[in-house]
Amino acid sequence: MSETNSAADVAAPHRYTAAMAADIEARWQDFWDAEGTYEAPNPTGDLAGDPELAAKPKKFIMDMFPYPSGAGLHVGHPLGYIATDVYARHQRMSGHNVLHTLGFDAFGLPAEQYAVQTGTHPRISTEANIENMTAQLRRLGLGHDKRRSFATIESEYYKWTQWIFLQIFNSWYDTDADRARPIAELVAQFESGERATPDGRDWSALSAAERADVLSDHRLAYASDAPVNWSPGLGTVLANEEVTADGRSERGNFPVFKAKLRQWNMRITAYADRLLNDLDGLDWPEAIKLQQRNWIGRSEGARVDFPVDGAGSITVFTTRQDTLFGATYMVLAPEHELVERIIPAAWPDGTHPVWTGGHATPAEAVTAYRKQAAAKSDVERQAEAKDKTGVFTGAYATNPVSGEQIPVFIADYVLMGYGTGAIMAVPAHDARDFAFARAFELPMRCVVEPSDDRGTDASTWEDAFGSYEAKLVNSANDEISLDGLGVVDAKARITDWLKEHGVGEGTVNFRLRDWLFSRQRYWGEPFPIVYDEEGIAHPLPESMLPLELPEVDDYSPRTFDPDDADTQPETPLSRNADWVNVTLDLGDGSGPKKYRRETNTMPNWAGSCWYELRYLDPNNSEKLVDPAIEQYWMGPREGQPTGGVDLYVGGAEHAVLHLLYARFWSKVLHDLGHVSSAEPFHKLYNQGMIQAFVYRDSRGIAVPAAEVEERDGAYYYEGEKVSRVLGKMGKSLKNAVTPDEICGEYGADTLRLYEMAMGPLDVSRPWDTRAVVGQYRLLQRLWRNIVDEESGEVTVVDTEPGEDTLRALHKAIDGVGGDMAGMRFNTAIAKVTELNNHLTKAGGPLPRPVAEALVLLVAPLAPHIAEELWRRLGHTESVVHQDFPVADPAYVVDETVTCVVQIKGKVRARLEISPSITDAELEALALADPAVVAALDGAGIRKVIVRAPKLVNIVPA
Ligand code: ANZ
Repeated sequence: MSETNSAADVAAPHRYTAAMAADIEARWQDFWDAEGTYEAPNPTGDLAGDPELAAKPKKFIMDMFPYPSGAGLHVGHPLGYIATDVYARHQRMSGHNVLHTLGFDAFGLPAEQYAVQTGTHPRISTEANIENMTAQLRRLGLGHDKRRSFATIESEYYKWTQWIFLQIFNSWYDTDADRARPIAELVAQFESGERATPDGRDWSALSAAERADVLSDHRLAYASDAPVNWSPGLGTVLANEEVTADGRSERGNFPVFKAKLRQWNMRITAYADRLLNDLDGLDWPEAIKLQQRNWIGRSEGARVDFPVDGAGSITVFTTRQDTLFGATYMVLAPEHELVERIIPAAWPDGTHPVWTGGHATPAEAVTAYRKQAAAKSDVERQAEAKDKTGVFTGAYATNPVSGEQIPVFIADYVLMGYGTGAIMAVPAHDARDFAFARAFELPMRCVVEPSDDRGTDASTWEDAFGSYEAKLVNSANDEISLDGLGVVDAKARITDWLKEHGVGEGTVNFRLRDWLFSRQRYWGEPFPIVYDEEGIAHPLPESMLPLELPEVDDYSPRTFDPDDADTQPETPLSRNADWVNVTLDLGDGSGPKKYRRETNTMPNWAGSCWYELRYLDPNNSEKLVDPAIEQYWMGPREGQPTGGVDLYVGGAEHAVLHLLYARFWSKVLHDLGHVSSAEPFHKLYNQGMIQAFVYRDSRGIAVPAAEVEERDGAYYYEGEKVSRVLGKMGKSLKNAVTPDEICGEYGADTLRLYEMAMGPLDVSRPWDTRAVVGQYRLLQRLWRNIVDEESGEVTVVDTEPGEDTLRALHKAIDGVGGDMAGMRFNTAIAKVTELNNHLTKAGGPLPRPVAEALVLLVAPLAPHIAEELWRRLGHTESVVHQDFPVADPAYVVDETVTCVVQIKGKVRARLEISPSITDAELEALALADPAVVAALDGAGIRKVIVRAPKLVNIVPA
């Protein structure tokens, strides 16, 4: 406690100390809460009667809301919250109606895992964590509108999450209109015959189950049996976005397998094009846009049908339809459903022994290979370098242009989840096909002329030739020739031919898959879906929402041997027979009937898909959000064509998860007319991370960072030398510093300043507790410039400031305002510091206008001390709603002027110089200028006319 309780403090009872900061901060936090200082009025009601406020522009400023972790906050967490708070305060002081608040994203796995370990109900531990984090955050003096805060686990909130699920379930994507529409309108089309049913029968001739199946193929939320990512170690299935690049669960790092399970999905793929295109109008970091573009992965190519005797045809997706004449074999993904239909009972005569994998029949070979493939992740399967494995199916298909019979294999390098799950293999021009063809002794045909000297006999090549910059060869039949065409023209030509012959067409394929939306968890939103005795899914009517999570004793997820791919998930909710089996009248005219509830829960992403909307109108029990309120805060406007939050700050790790899902929900709600904005977040900003030093002993084990001593550049823990590297901050690395500790030692204002001063906001920076004191001293000097440390009296005087001080002040005002609007808080602080130092040096009491402006400049950064000084300066209204000072341009003008240098009356150079420059100095500068030297080109000088500081005129000899 060296800084805070020194002997000097006794001599100066009114010095700004940690104890004084604690007192000031608690007092103003209570005041703000009591006064509702940060409450932002909504346009209906409040605003209608307040023309002054109605005239203000709005700003909706948001953080990615936190998960209430049991570990509480460390100083890294609030970096973004402090930044948005400073920004919001500055915007508020610059004439905006600012909406700024923070809720909790409170469903999720950690609470459930903690529950399993400790037996504490997830609700109990989550609520305790929320309480703890709320207290930690309150201490930071964040200017949140607390009336608008909520946690996603509140049934009044998740009622609307369920309601949105029902909207999505009850809609379909009309590709002609390019938007979602209510499913009832699709039913009407089937009923009237305007749209044919898949098998051509009348809608009225279909059974209820058949109709449900037809609709399910269109609904934006649907259950399906597609292969999903199953993680036995977690006991749940996962979305693609939750699986790491090396095929493991992002959470827990468990193996992930492909398994066929009936699960809920969201048809996000229907929005692929719009999700891609609308990125252009968003003010987001390019890196995040790029990640979304890659994740959506648009490829232009073609679908081509290859007939198989007696089994219809195999459709492939290719981006190189120009190489069709070079397709010498085909590959299906091992899970492809056509496999069963094409395999013959026995190997055809003359089957190459390498193709059979040593199995007696195609069926045996396929079964064995499928088992092997299921144990691998998609990434392992796709690795370029890996040995290609696979097995012949015994079937042949016909190449539609060459008419050749080509063998059909299954191989794990072809994924079920991409394109059609089937490829035409062109070994001469695709590296993976080349490797496979070599391993299985398959023919290769060169159809794109190599630009090097390898020749056109592909059987002699060492690798595939895969260029787009070459001409086609060996590509002709009786009807069409691609020979001599470049790749682009050949693609166009063959695509037309395929279409004319009804064997293919040009298509666009996306890498994006539908979003797997169910989890085998207790701690999530229950689905508002019940099944009748036939197994048909029915939505609950709105009147039955919220469907609350049942209070159960056994909420533990069932987990399995992480490596056992053959296991099946079990949902915790399924163990509650009373909750699951219900008799309900769904109000659809069929009266009370027996139903079974859906026992999966929604993924933890659901609650964060729309929370920005609930901040707008948190207590609306009739509607998700009042349209006028949504329009006011989020609606499209100039420069923001798709609307959205004005500023959204959070970590870059959410590039393709939360940010993609939220965009999708936003578009559905927009299409259905519930919101005017088509995008949730107009401007996105990624803050950097606060890193911390990790100290490890000779065994590599992290030791408590706070107890490490530094001696001569080396580090010691309990006398033993330890190593130091920069890493993450956290409990497990024993280097967490909590905001509470820093608030206790110096006060929240110091912590806020330190975090903002550490560096540019978007750059990661190492935490250094020893450096915090620097900002504490700044506040102490600020205080001392206004308050007498001994008497506690305000020392300002009612005199006019001198020229020098005015210059320093207005420069600071100009710089700080610009920096805050541009989110350059570190440089803003540097300018405040400079001004404060200038005033300290100038000595004597501050003129009142200077003191007041200084306090207003500091207010967004250090709101407590600013509020206290503002009050002591005699104001009765909060500093929060004062106008941010505006610089007087007269004092900001740069201290340089532009001097024009002419030669024979022609301008040859401009010099930036001091206004007090002498004629002699100016003449020397002008004659030394490279442009002047060049223009004179060796000519002598007859005369130089100097009019410092504006003009130099040179007359050559
Ligand atoms: C023939 C061909 C010839 C191909 C050639 C490439 C080069 P992008 O660009 O990522 O969209 N492919 C298609 N579906 C696949 C699947 N399910 N699993 C693995 N590979 C698949 O990639 C499209 C190309 O990837 C397609 O074009 C197909 O191989 C392959 F010289 O077809 B290509």
